[in-house]
This record gives sequence, C-alpha cells and structure tokens, in this order.
Amino acid sequence: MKASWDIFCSVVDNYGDIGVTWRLARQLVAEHDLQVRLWVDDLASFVPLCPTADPQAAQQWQAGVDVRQWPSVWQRVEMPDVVIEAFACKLPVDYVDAMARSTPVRLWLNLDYLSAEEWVGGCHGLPSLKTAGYQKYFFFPGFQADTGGLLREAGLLDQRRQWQQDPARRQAFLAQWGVYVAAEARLMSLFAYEHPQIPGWLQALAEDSRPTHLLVPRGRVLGDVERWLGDGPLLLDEPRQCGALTLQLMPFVSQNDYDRLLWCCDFNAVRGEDSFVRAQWAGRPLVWHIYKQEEYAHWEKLEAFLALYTQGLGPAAEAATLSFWRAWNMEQDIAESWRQMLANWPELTTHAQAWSDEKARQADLAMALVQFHRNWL
Ligand code: TRH
Repeated sequence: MKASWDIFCSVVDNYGDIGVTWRLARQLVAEHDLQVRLWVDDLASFVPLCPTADPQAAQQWQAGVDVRQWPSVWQRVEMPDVVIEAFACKLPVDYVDAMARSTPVRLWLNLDYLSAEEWVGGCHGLPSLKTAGYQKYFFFPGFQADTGGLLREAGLLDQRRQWQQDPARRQAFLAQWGVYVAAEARLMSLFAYEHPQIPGWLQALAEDSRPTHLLVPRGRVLGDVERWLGDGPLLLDEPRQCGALTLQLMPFVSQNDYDRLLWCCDFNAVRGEDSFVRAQWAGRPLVWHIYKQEEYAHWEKLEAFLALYTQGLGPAAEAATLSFWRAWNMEQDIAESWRQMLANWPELTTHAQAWSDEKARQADLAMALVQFHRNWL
C-alpha cells in the first residue's frame, strides 16, 4: 500500500505558501508514488498557479494530488503516515488530538521557510518540544548540505538545458503570449513587490545601447511600471516601446509555464521563495526581491544568500552583484549598479549556470523528506 501524506497550507499572502506546497505535493506523487492530500485554506490563491483547479470544490484531484479545502470546522479524516504543516501553520486541534491518539505513531514535520543563514543547518531535523504529547520535527530547506535542500523535480535541469538550446521552441512558447523578441534584444522578466526605484531602472534600460524586452507578469510591481510610463495602464497584447525598452504585460501563467518563461529570459527579477528558487534553476542572472520582515530580519537572509552566491565571482562581478541586489532590496537607486551588472554580463551568466549545476548536485527537498521519513521509521 502507498504511504499517505497530508500537507497543510495556510495562505498568509501572495503565492509563496501555496506555490511551495503545491509543487512539493505534485513531486511527492509523481516521483515517490505517495498518496498526498493537500489541505488549502484559500483555494482562490491556488487557481492562478493551477488554472484547472476549482476554487469552490471541497475535494478535487489535480496532477494526482488530492486537493482539499481546509474547512473552518474540522471533520474527522483517516490519519496519514506523515503530516507536514507548512510554514508553522496551525493544525486543527481535533486533528492533532486524533494524531496523538492514533497508532502507529505518525511523523509530524514543520516545513520552514527557506534561508541561507548558517544556523539553519544546526536546527534542521531537530525535534520540537512536545505538543499534546506529540513530537514534531523541524525541516529546513536550504542551500547547504546540512539542510533539507531545495525543491527540484527529477530531470529539471536537463529539460531546461534542452529548452535553452532550442530557439524555435522558445519562439513558439513566447508567441502564444504575443511575445516577439527582436533578435538582438535581451529578454528579461520582472516579478517583484512594489518598488519606488523601478522607474530609474526602466529609464536606464530605455537609454541602453542594446534593446531590452521586459516581460512584467501581472502583479504588485505593475503600479510602479505604469507610473514610469505615465500614460495609462499596460495592457495585455499591447507592448509599449520607450527608447531601447519594450515593456510587455504577461498574464499570470501556470507554474510549469512560469518555469519555461524564466528559462527563456536572459535575466529574471524574482521575489518571495519559490520563484527565487526557480530563477536559480533557470541558470541565468537574477535579482531577488526578498519578502520584507519586521526589524529588517530579511536583510540578514539576503546577506547570507549573497555570501554563498557570490563565491567564485571575480572582484568586479562580485561588487556589481552585491551593490545591485542590496540597492534593489534597500530601495536605493538601482540604475548605476545595473550598469555594473551589464559590464560583467558574460561572467554573471556563466556563474548563474555553475551555481545551478552545483546546487543540483544536492538531494532535492522532496527526496530529503522521504529519506527523513525512512530514517525515522
Ligand atoms: O508570491 P510571493 O511573494 O510569495 C511569498 C508569500 O508572500 C509568503 O507569505 C512569503 O512568506 C514568501 O513569499 C517568502 O513569491 P513566491 O514565493 O515566488 O511565489 C510565487 C509563486 O507564483 C511561485 O510558485 C511561482 C508562481 N508563479 C506562477 O505560477 N506564474 C506566474 O506567472 C508567476 C509570476 C508566478
């Protein structure tokens, strides 16, 4: 009989919580032959990532995953072998009680947020204090060998390589969104939170000697882009030309299509957690708009990642990356450090590919979870 897993996802905001749990659930089914229920408290946030989903359904099958509306009044269900609460979401009291009473003992994991900070390795896999007499374990994704690793589907990098070596495929894919990129243009994507300095960056792109085609998925940064344009909203299928810059609105596409979009681009601005990881698997230069936390806790996370990511870069490319990423996240002028990025472009591109190859040598997060369960039994 297949082992059964429950994953609980409470959508705090945006798409990261559901993005990570949906990706993990699919992979556990597809690659580990597990029976997975994904409990989501806000199915409306799920639909943009999985357009075939029904936001009203109490139960539905999507990609082999048993997707459940997490009900406000909990009903008894059969207990699975493994329970994952994502990002410390609070499980229903009745569910925890039932887990505590059931035999055999179930593995209960808290899947935490991604961080490159050093302490993560020391906390990964540790048991918590008991809740209702039950032990829970902390499972930390991460970039180092002593963590739970990163979400990465089997064969992902090979698929990406084949894609990037096939210009006709890229062209056909982009054409379905009405995207036609001039041969000499740099293709880039911009998925970010609100950002007061975006207009300065767009201006630098408009004044560049090489053309840029910038795709902007519908989302929070759009207001800043339109503020710079100054003459009304950016509309689908209506790219706007401003000097060397072509700006084009993209619809929010499925997770799989978003991957391909990242693979198509020469540079990706990403945010949060899941798109950040996917842009790394794209093997192209990137910038990360980190999710803001109280008391600037996110800056430490940013610096921890930069300390790892910039290893192996020459001094100029390293300085460019540090100043561009810091400026992007501290909402300082980003135009000048962008020019430094451009001056080091070939090295940054080679480095992005080497980074993704290196990270892909570690066990992926789904595999690490399955292994953790096996070792625990
Ligand atoms: O949306 P995010 O900012 O999400 C989060 C949440 O805010 C969360 O509370 C916070 O803790 C976390 O960030 C750090 O960014 P993220 O994680 O990149 O999630 C976006 C998801 O949307 C990701 O799975 C990729 C997906 N996506 C698509 O599927 N299609 C698209 O067109 C785009 C632009 C994104």
